Amino acid sequence: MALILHATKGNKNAYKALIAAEYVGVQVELVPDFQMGVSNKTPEFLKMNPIGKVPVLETPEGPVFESNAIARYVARSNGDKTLFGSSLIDHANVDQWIDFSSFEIDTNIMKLYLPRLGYAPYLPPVEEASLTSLKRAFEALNTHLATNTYLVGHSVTLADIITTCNLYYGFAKLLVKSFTSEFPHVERYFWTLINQPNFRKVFGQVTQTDAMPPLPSAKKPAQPKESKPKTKDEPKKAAKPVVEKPKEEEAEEEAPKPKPKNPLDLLPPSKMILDEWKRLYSNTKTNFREVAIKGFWDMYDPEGYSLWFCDYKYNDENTVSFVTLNKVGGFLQRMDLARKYAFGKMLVIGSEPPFKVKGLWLFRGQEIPKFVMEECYDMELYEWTKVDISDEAQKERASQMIEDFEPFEGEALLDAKCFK
Ligand SMILES: N[C@@H](CCC(=O)N[C@@H](CS)C(=O)NCC(=O)O)C(=O)O
Repeated sequence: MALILHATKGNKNAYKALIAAEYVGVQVELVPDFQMGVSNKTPEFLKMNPIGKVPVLETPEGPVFESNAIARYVARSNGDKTLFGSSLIDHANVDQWIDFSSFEIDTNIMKLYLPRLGYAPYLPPVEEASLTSLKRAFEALNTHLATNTYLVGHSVTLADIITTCNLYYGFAKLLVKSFTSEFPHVERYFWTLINQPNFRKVFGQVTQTDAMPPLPSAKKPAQPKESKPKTKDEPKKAAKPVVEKPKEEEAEEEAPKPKPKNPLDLLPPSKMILDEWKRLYSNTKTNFREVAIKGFWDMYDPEGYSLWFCDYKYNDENTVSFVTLNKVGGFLQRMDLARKYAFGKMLVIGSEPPFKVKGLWLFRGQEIPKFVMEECYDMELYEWTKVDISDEAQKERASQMIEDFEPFEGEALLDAKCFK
């Protein structure tokens, strides 16, 4: 009789058991019409797994949850032990790699992937830390696989099945070739295993992603309103006395309130028209120094605007080029709220990691606008220094940043991004 697996068809955690079943010749069937968010909320399902997560395996002896435990059950269920190696130390090493790929690889891949699906908040320090941990895990795996075809012994074990499933979202959804090519033995291992007939039956054809999914909209996720369940002891609010209001007062209350003006709109007018500068910047294709840079300083109004250098505080963590570029791209997206009042240049500097991120920003007013500091959380990841334009060296540095001058401070530019 087939064992019944509760999960959706594309669940990579369920694949662990399905692949193990192919190797040991056990029948495991996915429950038909499983609907995530519906089927796993039913009282019957919650009896099998009290936290309602999938996969769950129904066995003649009772249910099992947690995908690694399910895969172990399936792998042992016909009495065959080959998926666990042939000695005590093999068994321990199989467990070791199962845990390693679950905690060091899967956890970090999911921390990088879920914010991009909108299932978790995007927090740059979490992304940095997950990426550093993932790189460390890949390095360790790469070293082991430099002299081993499989994780344990000389044939596929459950460690390979689980590790390949844990690497799957990495290769298929998140990690582009420029990341994985630093770990050639991991690449070889993943592609060899995923194309083994027993894996192929479950995964079908897998290809590597050529782009990291973009981060969801620049806007901060709306905070759900807390709806506190009322407790019996909570005193009831006194019923509001009904006072009839004069009609005009009602109308006033109902009319949409005019949006409060941005304080920057109340500043004395400036001779510098930001859009004019942005147009000049965009339309200058040749003689940039003579036309655009000269035009900038001619237009610049030090009373109506201020210039700021910014310096990323955690450059040591910029170890992966595309992640650094994504981070800067995300920052510029989130600055959208300041488009009317700002112009910026962000340079990603260096030809080798760790990359330095530095920028120049022009803001309306003498300070960095308060609403930008409050609403764009990237701001606090940078050190901000006001440009002293009476200092020719600082002025030249600002010009070079606007111009994408290379080499910048002696180094090549990996990229230069403009906010306009
Ligand atoms: N450690 C668990 C993870 C299970 C898990 O996170 N399942 C997700 C789908 S892949 C789920 O059921 N999420 C629904 C929820 O969190 O309510 C395992 O390996 O089985």
